Amino acid sequence: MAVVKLTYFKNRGIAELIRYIFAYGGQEYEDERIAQDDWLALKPDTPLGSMPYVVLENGVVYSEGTSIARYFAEKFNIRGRTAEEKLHSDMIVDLIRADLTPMFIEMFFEKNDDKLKNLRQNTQEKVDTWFQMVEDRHIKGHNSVLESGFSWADIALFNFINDYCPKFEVAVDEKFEKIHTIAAAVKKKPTIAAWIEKRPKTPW
Ligand SMILES: N[C@@H](CCC(=O)N[C@@H](CS)C(=O)NCC(=O)O)C(=O)O
Repeated sequence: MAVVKLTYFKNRGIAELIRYIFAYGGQEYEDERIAQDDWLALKPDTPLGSMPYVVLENGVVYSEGTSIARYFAEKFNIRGRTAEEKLHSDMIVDLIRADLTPMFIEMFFEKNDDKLKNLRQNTQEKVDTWFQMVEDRHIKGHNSVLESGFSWADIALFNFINDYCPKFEVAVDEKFEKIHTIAAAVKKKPTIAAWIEKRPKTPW
């Protein structure tokens, strides 16, 4: 069987959640990084005309970053113990991936300074509001979103704080102590720390 292959641009972007999960699960994979100039030639042959996409060991190709991350989180038993816990971890991941990430992508492409400033302010307000709710209502474990312990929701929070926010000058207020404690614990996990140390150094 062939090795798993993950394909994305030459940055962390929306593929890094998958790479963190691979690091945690010890997944062997080829980390294929495509230059912007080479993408258009490749695009028509990809499942949905977008990256990231993954080729599994059996050669079948899948797109949608969050779906790929969810599949491997399930495989490595970090989606939650019960159906309700899976719903809970998905809720946090989707808040970041479905609700917040598009705002960061919009900022990425915005060239007008005033519009960018407005986008940043709107994003900051959403982060402040939603993270207050997560902090107050949705952290059920000791240093983890889920009562049963570590999950991909913890990685998604860490990914958001560590990789998205600094690049776009959005802050996650220090008053969200539980969220920051979870992110710090993820960063210290030996497999994740080793990946951060060895991964290609990219602006985001
Ligand atoms: N919902 C998709 C969005 C994928 C997406 O828009 N990817 C961007 C890179 S972040 C892309 O492929 N852009 C190039 C293009 O659309 O041609 C996912 O989460 O995978």
